[in-house]
Amino acid sequence: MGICLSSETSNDEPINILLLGAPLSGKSTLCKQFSLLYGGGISIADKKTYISIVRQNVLSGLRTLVKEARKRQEDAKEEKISKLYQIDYELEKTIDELEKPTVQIETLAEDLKSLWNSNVIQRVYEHHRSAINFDDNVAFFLDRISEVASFDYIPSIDHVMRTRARTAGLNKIHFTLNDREFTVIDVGGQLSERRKWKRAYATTTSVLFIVGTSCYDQSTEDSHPSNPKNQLVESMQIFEEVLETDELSNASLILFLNKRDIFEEKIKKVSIKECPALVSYDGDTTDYKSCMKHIEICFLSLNRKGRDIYVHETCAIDTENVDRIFQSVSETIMTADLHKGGLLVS
Ligand SMILES: Nc1nc2c(ncn2[C@@H]2O[C@H](COP(=O)(O)OP(=O)(O)O)[C@@H](O)[C@H]2O)c(=O)[nH]1
Ligand SMILES: [Mg+2]
Repeated sequence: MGICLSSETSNDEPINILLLGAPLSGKSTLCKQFSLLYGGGISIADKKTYISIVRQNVLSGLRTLVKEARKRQEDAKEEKISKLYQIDYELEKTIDELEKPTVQIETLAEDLKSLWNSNVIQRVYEHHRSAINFDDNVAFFLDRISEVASFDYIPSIDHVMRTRARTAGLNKIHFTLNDREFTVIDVGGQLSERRKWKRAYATTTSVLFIVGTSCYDQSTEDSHPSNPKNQLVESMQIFEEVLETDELSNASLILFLNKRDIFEEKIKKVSIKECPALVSYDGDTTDYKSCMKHIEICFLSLNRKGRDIYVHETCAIDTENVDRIFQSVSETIMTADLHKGGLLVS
C-alpha cells in the first residue's frame, strides 16, 4: 500500500456522513453522542431542553399502557375501570399542557408511580410490550418517576441519551476529529421522511446505516394490527434500497448493528425466530454471538453488488462504546476516501 505524498493531492474535503435507518434504530442518539464527544459537549442549558421530552416520554408511555389495559379489560380483574379512565384523562391533559409553566407534574408523581407499579400495568408491560411497541427506554424513566418529576430535575447525560423524539427534515452537526472536518446528517426514518433523504445524497461521503437489532419481534409504528409489518424486515428492505441507490454507489458503507444491550437481554426470553426474516436460523437462540452473526449475515446477503461494508455491533446510549467505534469508523472512512480520490493505492 502506498500514499501519494504531494500536498496538492492530499484530500482535505470535509467528510459528509449520512445517518440512515428505520425509525427508532438510534440515529438521533448517535448524533447526540457525536455532539457530546466531538462537538463541544452538552451544556446545562442543552440538558434543560430535554426536561419536557423526558416527561413527555414518561407520560405517553404510561398512557399507552393504560390504553392497552383498558382495551384488554385487564383492569376488571383487579382495579376499578373508572380509576384508569380518570388517570388516562389526567395524562392526556398533562401531555397537552406540558409546555405550559402552570403544569405541576410533581403533584402527579405519586399517582403515576403507583399506577406504573400496579399489578394491572405491570402485567400489560410484561406480556404485551412487543405487541404495543413499547419504547425501550420508557420503563427506565418510569422506574425513576420521582426524580424525573421533581421540581429541580435536570436530565443527566444518560437520561438525555435515552429520550426519544421524532426527527423531521435533515439535521446537520459539524465537528473536527483527527484534523478532519466532519458533517453528520441525521434524518427521520418514517416513510414520509425517507422521501427527503435524497436531498443529501449528492454530497454524501459515507453512509452509516443503523439497525435496531432488538426490534426483531416488534411491528412498525405505522402498520395496522390486522397486517403487522416487522421492524427488522422493514430495516432490511430500507437497507436494500440504500444499496440499490445509484447516487450512493461511491459512498463508503458502514453498518451499525445497534441496541446490542437490549438485544442481549431480549434473546434470553424471545427467540429471534419471531422475526419472519430470521426463521431459518438453526443455532442456539439464546447465544448472543451466534444470533447477532445471523442478523449480520442476513443484512450482508442483500449486498448483491459485492460492495465493501464495514460492520460494528453498537450500543448508542454508551458514550465510551460510541467513541471507540467511531474513532475506528472515521479511519475507515478517511482511508476509503483516499482510495476513491486515487491518493492511496493497494
Ligand atoms: N438501550 C438502548 N437504547 C437505545 C440505543 N440506541 C437508541 N436507543 C433508544 O431508542 C430510542 C430511539 O432512538 P432514536 O435515536 O431516537 O432513534 P431514531 O428514530 O433512529 O433517531 C431512544 O429512546 C434511544 O434512547 C441502544 O443502543 N441501546
Ligand atoms: Mg431520530
